[in-house]
Amino acid sequence: MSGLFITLEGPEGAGKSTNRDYLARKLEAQGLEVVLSREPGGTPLAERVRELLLTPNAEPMAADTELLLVFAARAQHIAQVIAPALARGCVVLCDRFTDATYAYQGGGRGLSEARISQLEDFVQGDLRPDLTLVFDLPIEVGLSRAAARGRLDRFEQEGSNFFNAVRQTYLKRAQAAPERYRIVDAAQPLEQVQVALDALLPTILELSRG
Ligand code: Z5A
Repeated sequence: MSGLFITLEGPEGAGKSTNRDYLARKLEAQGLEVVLSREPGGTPLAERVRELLLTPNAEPMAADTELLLVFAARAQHIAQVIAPALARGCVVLCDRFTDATYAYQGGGRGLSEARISQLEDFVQGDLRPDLTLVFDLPIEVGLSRAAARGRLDRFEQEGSNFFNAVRQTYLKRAQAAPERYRIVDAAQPLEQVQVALDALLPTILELSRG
């Protein structure tokens, strides 16, 4: 595949969507064709799975069910959106991908990394992001931004142990593979975060040239 696959990750309220759109404008201004997407979701069918995952429900969802739904949505998203866009040579900017599975289902729910990795291989083959931006911030800052939006989704109703585990998993993964990850301090004012993104543009442009 000749395109470039960039994922944006981090805890709730970290500014992933806001900065995904900012980055898209910058890359389009350089003449690149950009495809924006998100997970869970990205296609009509995968968005229906997203609803199942995010809507609070009286019946508790088993952790394995959650894991399989996440990967079911991902299989659809890859087949319909990500793989075709990369084959066309586009830059795909995706708000969350499999690092979120390691962080939420692995770190948060306590599922084994080995099981997630098996599903990752099965669903993705050798597809992995070329670059992953981890927007990092103290969990209370992110949660207060998310709470300001109103009703909390099924994940946002978790407690601080869950979110601390999510954050630590992201940081651990980023530190273990610095060639693929960049950690962005997302607690700064938005203008400062975007200065940090501007500094990453040359790297992204170079990656896009292969
Ligand atoms: N999930 C999972 O469990 N396993 C998986 O494999 C995947 C996902 C893929 C949905 O994700 C849920 O799915 C997620 C994990 C789970 N858990 N939850 N909840 P989501 O990405 O849709 O949900 P989210 O993380 O809650 O999105 P978010 O709260 O919209 O966060 P965001 O996209 O990072 O932030 P934002 O919308 O750009 O910004 C939030 C607000 O903060 C907004 O008002 C901004 O204007 C403001 N903001 C942004 N940056 C700043 C700065 N720097 N300063 C001040 N204010 C700011």
